[in-house]
Amino acid sequence: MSRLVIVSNRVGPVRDAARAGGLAVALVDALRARGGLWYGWSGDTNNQSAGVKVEQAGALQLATADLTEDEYDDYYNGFANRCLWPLFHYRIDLTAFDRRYYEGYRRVNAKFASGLFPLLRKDDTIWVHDYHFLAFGNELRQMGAEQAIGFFLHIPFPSPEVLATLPNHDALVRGLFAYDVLGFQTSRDLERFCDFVVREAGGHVEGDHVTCFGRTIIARAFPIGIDTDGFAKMAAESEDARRQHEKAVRSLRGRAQMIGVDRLDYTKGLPERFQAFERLLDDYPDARGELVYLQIAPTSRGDVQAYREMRQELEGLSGHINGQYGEFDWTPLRYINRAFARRSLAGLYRASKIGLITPLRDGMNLVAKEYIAAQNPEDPGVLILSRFAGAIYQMPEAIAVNPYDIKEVADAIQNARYMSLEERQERFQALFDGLKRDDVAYWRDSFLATLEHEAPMHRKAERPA
Ligand code: GDG
Repeated sequence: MSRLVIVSNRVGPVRDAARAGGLAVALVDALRARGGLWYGWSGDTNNQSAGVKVEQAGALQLATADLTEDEYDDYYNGFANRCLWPLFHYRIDLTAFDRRYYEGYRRVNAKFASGLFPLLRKDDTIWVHDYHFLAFGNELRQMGAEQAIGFFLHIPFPSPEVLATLPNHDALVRGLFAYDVLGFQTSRDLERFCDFVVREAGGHVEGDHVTCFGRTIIARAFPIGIDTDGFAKMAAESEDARRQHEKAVRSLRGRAQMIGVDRLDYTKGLPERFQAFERLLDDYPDARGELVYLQIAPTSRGDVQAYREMRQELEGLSGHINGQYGEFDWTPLRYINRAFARRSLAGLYRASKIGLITPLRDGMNLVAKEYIAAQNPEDPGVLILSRFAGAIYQMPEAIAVNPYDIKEVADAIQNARYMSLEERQERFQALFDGLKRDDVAYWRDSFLATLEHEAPMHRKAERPA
């Protein structure tokens, strides 16, 4: 079996299983099983960079490089986080169209590609991840790389009209055709990509073969999953999860808990969610004193202005809700800006009668899946899920809501509060079965099988006789 090379903006964590998310664990498993290399940014900035640092971590190698301050500003904070991230989540209003950022992005993609190139073996399989590295494959190809290279986009692919607002969109899309396989979260994302290729770039699509710029690639939806069994076990059996569960139940004193867990990001629809909770308390007095909404929102990307502004807005809203409705023995909204250990999180999900996951846009949303995996099958909670999260296509038994419609979300919470045990169990079982079938190992293996078995056949067929 060929060696696996994973390329992503951040590498790991590899050793600390309690901190690593399901995705990191799944990738590390594959790297360990077949020997492999994980390559990306070290997380540090350094103006006198020492090039690529390679360390051995058991059976796998970690290779990292630093960014200079300018690269950090233009590539990471700039093009990735202030341009691609908002734009691909349909926030044109927050998108910084700055050509300097794009130049920085191209430079860093080229720099990272030239850092990896000398480390490559002839029959490596290379799997590149996410919007930080759209241009990486093309840079590698220009250096002469002939290996199989696949790319998976973790965030949504926008509609052609939205993408076309980006000054350099044509070059970015052309660059994607350097890959052999393109993976998207949902078939909607795939459709939008194909739409772009056909309408804007004059390409054509046959099944999952997409031809444009003189090259045919495979483009397909591979919805990402979680380690369903592992997460369920952790929630039910780990000591930390149990302790956290007990602590939560004790502090609730007979009240029900509703939970949201999201990186503090404007795509997650937190202000709208807080307003929906306020609307619930306004419209349904029976919820007052009975329901506690716990929102965990660890700070992310704190040096981007839009994130700081949203944080202030949320502090205002939560203060207002608690001031308006709180009682001396009931705080309606518990809003926490720090991260919890993964096991504690599992215990908190399990202690919550409702999971409220209402992003305005989300590639997939793994929290929705973790919430379900953590439930007690005998007495499961109810998931309320945004119709704009990729996860909704695999989780039709959740209560689907439009996150912009504050009243609809408030009504869905009320509906969830009174849902019968029988209906909760039915919905849970259907959701859980789906998550077991399409877990993270299935996602990983189906992507790699396409890249390693289908793409080469296809490349051979393409070669002129
Ligand atoms: C991107 C896409 C796509 C959150 N708070 C804590 C914590 N988390 C963990 C969750 C979950 C992960 O972070 C968040 O994953 P999501 O999928 O919900 O969202 P993004 O971070 O935006 O991820 C997304 C994903 O990539 C994968 O393809 O689904 O659409 O945007 O695992 O549990 N973990 C710990 N403490 C916290 O406080 N330990």
